[in-house]
Amino acid sequence: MQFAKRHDWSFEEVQALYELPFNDLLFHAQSVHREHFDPNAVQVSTLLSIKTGACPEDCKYCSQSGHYNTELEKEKLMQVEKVLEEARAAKQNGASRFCMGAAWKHPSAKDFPHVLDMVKGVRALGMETCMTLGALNNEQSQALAEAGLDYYNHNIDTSRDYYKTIITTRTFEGRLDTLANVRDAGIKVCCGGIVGMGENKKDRINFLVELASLPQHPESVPINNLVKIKGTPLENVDDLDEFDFIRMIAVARILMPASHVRLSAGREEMNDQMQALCFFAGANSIFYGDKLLTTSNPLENDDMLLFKRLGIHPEELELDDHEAPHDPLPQSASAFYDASVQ
Ligand code: SAM
Ligand code: DTB
Ligand code: SF4
Repeated sequence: MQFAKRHDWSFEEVQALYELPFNDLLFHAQSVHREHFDPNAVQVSTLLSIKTGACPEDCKYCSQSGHYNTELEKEKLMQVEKVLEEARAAKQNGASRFCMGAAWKHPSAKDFPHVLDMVKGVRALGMETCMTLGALNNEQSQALAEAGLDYYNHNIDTSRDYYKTIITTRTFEGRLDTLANVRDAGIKVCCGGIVGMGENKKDRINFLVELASLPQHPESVPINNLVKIKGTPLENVDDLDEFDFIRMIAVARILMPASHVRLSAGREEMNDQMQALCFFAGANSIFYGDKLLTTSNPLENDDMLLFKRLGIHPEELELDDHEAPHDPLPQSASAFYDASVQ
């Protein structure tokens, strides 16, 4: 089988891939992966919640929605200096990208200038920047691009059909509008979703078809396994079969061959063998650091030990269009890696 980069995958074609015998699917995914990437390099990003909780949206999976009682401590927008401190620490620990997330429907005029300062400050450290702030209009996207934002994360989360079951305070089409604004502004797109939310196989396939049908594939595709949050409507949903999760990674790799596929939330509940299979299926990015936004993630040292056992190294940041850092720090991802796996 030959796989080209395409934007016109049909449901039936993607279903046929999803339902291949597991070994055949993984063989194809790994072959595609090797055509586009170093199979032993994994990109590492660190997340920070810059504004936490009291979100007006009703996403049924989320600890931060104001609609559910999740006992989460709310925090208003962090000070720029505090964010930069966290970014420095993340860089010191070996992360090459710093992702900042806010629990907003969209950024307000009052908060937006601070967000722009965060982008400028993190970029000046020589790191890639990513933000996820909810819906953006054209002007906001342009301003973020001018501040130097590298990536914007905005997930479609699931199939168009199932979206209405999971979120009622916004629409799937609205998500696509923001993605188009971000793209038009020249910012790279990070877009994926969550599995294990009680969706069926048809929804999972349709979700992947939607991602692959975007006018340009997202540069980064996070696949999250639901982290079940007490107090949310999805608290007691059944687990997804682990092989189905791996199939999602493998099919995403085949459909979007040049994109980084991120093994995102849910790694703490996965054992090392499961993560290794996800890397084999084509995942080549992780969230790295002991916290995601509000939930925990594997410890940095455990991740580096797993990398070492698998012969994986952190992907080096290409500083092509990045200026030399104004605030150079002594450690690169590989230096941290070398130091932590002696
Ligand atoms: N508020 C912004 C938004 O929704 O666009 C950005 C932050 S939001 C927390 C970013 C993404 O995190 C969501 O789209 C979802 O895919 C993922 N996410 C949130 N809660 C999760 C959970 N409990 N388990 C897995 N993924 C989750
Ligand atoms: C994404 O797809 N996953 C990240 C990031 N984009 C912003 C967030 C995961 C959140 C997991 C639940 C939490 O920590 O609150
Ligand atoms: Fe708000 Fe984002 Fe959570 Fe939805 S996923 S409730 S928009 S923080």
